[in-house]
Amino acid sequence: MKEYFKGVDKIKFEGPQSKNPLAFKYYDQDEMVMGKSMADHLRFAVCYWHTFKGLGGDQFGGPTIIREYNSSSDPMQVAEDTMDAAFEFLTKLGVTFWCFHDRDIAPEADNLAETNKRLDKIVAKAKKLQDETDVKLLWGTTNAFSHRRFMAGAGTNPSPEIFAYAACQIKKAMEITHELGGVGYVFWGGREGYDTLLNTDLGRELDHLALLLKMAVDHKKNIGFGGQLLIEPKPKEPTKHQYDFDAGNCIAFLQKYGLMDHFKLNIEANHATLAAHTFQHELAISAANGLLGSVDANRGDLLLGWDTDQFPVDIYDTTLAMYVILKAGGLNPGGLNFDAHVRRQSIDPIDLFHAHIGAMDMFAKGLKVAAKMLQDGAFENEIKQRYAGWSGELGQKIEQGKVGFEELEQYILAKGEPELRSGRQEMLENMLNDYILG
Ligand code: XLS
Ligand code: CA
Ligand code: CA
Repeated sequence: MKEYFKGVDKIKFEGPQSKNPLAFKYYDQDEMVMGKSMADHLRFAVCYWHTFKGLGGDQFGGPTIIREYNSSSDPMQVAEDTMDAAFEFLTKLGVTFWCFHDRDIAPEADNLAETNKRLDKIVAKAKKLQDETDVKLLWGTTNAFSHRRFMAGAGTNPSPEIFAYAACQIKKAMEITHELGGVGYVFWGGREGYDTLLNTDLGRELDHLALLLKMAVDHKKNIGFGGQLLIEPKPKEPTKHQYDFDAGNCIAFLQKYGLMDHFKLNIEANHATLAAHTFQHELAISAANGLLGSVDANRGDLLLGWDTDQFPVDIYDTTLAMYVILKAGGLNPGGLNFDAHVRRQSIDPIDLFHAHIGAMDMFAKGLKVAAKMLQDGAFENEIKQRYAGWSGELGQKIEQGKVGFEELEQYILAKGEPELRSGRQEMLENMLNDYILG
């Protein structure tokens, strides 16, 4: 088979002292952390769209990146070559999972039947490559946002015909995800939102989105797909206001439409920051509601303020993310999918390795730091003490619903001004630094 990433051998762990840019410094897949291997904790995935289909284009200019597997004039040959290149990359990097959109792996044809045939052909190839390697599918999804037919949304489109088209596409994408043994299936509402209320029936669109998701729940049952359905929040881009704004909005939506038992959330770091939240906040809100499913591990640029999808290399972010994930019991089903792309000027195939190696290393280091923080219990003890009053007589009466405004008024009238205690934020931030630098 043709080799696309020539000159790169399997990436190995060499430890923090290594100066080899093509080695892991912290990610040692077999190292045990809190009773589980690093690989099992982190469950890394490579995304097809950015890593293999991304060519560096932006709003101001076309592609800058030329890939050998993208060179044939026959689009199906490109699809096959790209799949070979993807599995070569995954194997050399030592990542177990991949993720894709239907339209990433096979180009659309003139009609749906032909498009689906193309998908079947490529999926058969992907299945064979999965069988020959240790690579598995983390999740599949539908691209119902790039084609012009979806300019006004998919499930929230004003036209029922386009709703129907989106349903067909999701049906097929769920089936191929099932065929490839996917751990999950993601719904990111690409254009499920609006640009102006002057032309939008917001309430009706939300009802329609819920109907589409209910159909997906039914179809999951019909085909016997055991994977986890996931919703991925994002506040804006491409539409001005997306319905799945953030984790809190998604949770309210799932509750309103009775879908809580069928979905979890796929939290993306860059979408959290676009919603003016931290990554850690979005993970924690999901975990607190029992809905932490999977993660799109990337980062934004706070100075640019759009969805830059950069590789995650901030040790504070990775540590605090892993802290929440460990406390929630881990991501399984789910994983850390690098929904990130190299910069427009990073035009060499080797840049894909540098990008993933750095991100994997920072999550590995973040995992180790977070595990130590949890094992020591230092932050947990602080939190416990801060809320200690709730274990006392008054706290217990309130928590058990035994008192109301009348009783609380009597209590305070008798007791007087409550005692205050410091939040100790600066001390805790210093402690976090000690763990990271220690
Ligand atoms: C776009 C989203 C998208 C989803 C999958 O901003 O991150 O890539 O993860 O459709
Ligand atoms: Ca994403
Ligand atoms: Ca993104």
